Amino acid sequence: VEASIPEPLREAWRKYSVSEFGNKEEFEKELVRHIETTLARSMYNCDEHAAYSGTALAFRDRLIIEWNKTQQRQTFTDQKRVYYLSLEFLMGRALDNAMLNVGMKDAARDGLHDLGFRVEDVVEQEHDAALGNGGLGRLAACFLDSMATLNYPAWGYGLRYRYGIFKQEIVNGYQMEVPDYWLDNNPWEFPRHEITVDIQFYGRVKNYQDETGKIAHSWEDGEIVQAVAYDVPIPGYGTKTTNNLRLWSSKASSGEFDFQKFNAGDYESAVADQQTAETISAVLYPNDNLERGKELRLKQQYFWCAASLFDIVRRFKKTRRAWNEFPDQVAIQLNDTHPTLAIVELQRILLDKEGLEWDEAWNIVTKTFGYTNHTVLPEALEKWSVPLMQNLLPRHLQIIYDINLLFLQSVEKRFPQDRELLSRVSIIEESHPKMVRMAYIAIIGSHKVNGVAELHSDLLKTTLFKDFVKIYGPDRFTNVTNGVTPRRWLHQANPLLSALIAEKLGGHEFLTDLTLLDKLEAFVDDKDFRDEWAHIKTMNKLRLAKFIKRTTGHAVDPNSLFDVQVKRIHEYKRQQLNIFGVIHRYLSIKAMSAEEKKKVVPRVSIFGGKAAPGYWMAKTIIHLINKVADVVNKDPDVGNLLKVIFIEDYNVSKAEIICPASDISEHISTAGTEGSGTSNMKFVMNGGLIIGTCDGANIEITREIGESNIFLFGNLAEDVEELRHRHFYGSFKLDPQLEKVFTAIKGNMFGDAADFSALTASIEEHGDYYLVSDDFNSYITTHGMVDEAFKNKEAWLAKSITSVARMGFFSTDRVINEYADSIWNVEPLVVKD
Ligand code: NTF
Repeated sequence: VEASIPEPLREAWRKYSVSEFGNKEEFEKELVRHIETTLARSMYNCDEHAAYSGTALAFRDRLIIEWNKTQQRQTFTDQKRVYYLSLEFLMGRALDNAMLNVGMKDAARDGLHDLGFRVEDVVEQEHDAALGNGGLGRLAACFLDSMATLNYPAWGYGLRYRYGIFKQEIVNGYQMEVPDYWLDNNPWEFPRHEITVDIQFYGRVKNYQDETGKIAHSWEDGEIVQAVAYDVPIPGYGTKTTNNLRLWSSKASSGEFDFQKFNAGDYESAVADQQTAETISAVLYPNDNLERGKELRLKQQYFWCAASLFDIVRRFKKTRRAWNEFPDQVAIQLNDTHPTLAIVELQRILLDKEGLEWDEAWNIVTKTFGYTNHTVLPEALEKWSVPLMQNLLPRHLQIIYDINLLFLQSVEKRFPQDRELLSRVSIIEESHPKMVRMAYIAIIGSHKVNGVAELHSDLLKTTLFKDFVKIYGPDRFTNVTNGVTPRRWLHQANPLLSALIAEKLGGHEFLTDLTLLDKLEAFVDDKDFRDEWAHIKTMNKLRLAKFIKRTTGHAVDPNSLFDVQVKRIHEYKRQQLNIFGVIHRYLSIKAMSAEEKKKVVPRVSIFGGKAAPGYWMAKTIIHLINKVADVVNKDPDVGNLLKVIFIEDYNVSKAEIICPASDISEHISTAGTEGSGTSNMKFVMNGGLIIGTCDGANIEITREIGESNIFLFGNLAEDVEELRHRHFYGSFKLDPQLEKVFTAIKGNMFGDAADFSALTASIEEHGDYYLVSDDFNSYITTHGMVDEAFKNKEAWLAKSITSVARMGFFSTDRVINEYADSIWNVEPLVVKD
């Protein structure tokens, strides 16, 4: 407030306050101004990239003007805000989204055209902001879009990684990782060098008596690293609300620590310290559904939690309210357990800095936090070793022990003498070394815990968190089924379909109330409408075919059935099942007579996705897909009846081309393993059918669109345990169709069989944990049904249209409203002019 201009001078400010462009001419003026001044270019050296930068700068100005107004409004009304803490925000490109959300894409298209550019080419110049691994990070990005669109006063907090997820290159069929340095000339971030927080690590805890004679604690010595804020404006669709995503970057502290070294003449080592400090936010850990317990990762987590909490508390303290009002002003959502230390940090601030009593502080903490769990896979559940935490965060470990003690005492009181229960729910796992179970802190420190789809939330309650349901009762545990933002995943990715729907429904209201899509069902039997629908799918398939030609050199026929599986490569997601299915198809075609071949539905099997660099089995799967592609694509026996394509470096902007172009997509995880899945929703929303297991959100998609519009196969979650048990203790018998596939692989049909032996052995010899063999027959049979269904073009179209019409439930707008009502207790705030 000290920096605010006194009232008498504000008239001048108001008079000269920057206005935003509102039409094509004004946009052109801004564009040229930015190109000629900000970029120091001219019409004699303006390439597409400069046109992109100029356009981005013009739109960025608009966003920041609205961002300022939104923040002012939110500060004045002083109502409850929500803070979404996520280590990942997989944003993709920003320009196209900004143009569409502020409703100026047509003006930009025409303006760029006047100046010699095509908007589609300009948009393509942008580097994806890829600060995430997969579904978890993309969900956070969709949430930001919905929170802004629905006018919630909401902030995202994350890390400003210098390197996002690596770029994938395929070399001789193998995945290679290339660093993704994305920050040069990023117009979408605003450095806030004045907003910094000193973050402490290591050191020791000092106990002392405070004025009242009470024992108090202070955390002393150690290292200080500085967090610097970078703000990214998040425009809502069709609203002035522009929210903030604040990303923290690490820097050496400019405080006393360096100066001591500089003064001692130790220049080199002071500079080296700077380097060390900067490594904290240097790189996104490239693991999806896997935690590896690296110290630097824990440093990242604490650095980001402490900076964000400091910022949130600072904002709250400006209101001069009493501490017990904190939960009425602040809701913090933990995106998985990665930000769990925020719970401990808030308790520390309230106890050690603000002098509150334990119970009063803890009451505030639990009312403030909500925790979302995204996976039941054991290898993804975070545990940190006690010695590691003792060293890095000594005071936090003490607080964790205190939280645990009080919690276990309360459990003992309610369930006396149940030693087993105590050891099962203890935050500390009594292993060697001892481990801190982060999910347990998150449950104990939050007032609500949610899963991301019905089956997933049920599994949490009946398996992973069963004991906590017994302790806290079922009300602490809830479900909020995931969604996707229809702005990016329908309107932006599929402009033709969005326009057709708008034409039929009389406007674009469906983009902010997706349930309106149900009005499309009235047109299912309308011949012209169907033809247009079919035409749009063909256009989108052509767009993908062109992309495939340009990036892989392969020509694919858009009349073929496009069968897509794009997502992170993981054994539980079972790309191996898919590629074995492809091999099975290949062998069948090769065995056919010319007459039989005439009946085959031509197919293009499209794969895309990254493997974690250290995940050998996932890399082997990528290798096999590429080797199968090499053989199949040049086999004259097969010709156009089967093509196999691996799209390199799958990311958000590629997903925008791929999703609208699928006929069928694959969501085939072993039942009970996929939290939700969100690409399943994107594909169906774009008129693609899906083949899937009864897992994650597939189940609710089926409920919404109807069983006859989806191809389900495979064993159910409730049978998985028994099947795994039988693999080990009964006799394992490989599915006979799969055996033929393995025989081909072992006969070196796709190169040296030794390259793939780990993959086949994991099924034949090591218990087939993911039930590939158990589900193979059902998978193949169901693909046969897909072929048959595809032959009947009209029936297929009816399924496609009906499915889209029934997808209204899967908008993140519905999701965010559910969080707001049942977890955050926040209200929207509309920003007027
Ligand atoms: C992922 N979880 C799940 O694997 C997906 O099924 C789900 O759609 C997304 O979260 C979003 O909810 C993770 O990435 C993690 F980190 F939990 F393993």
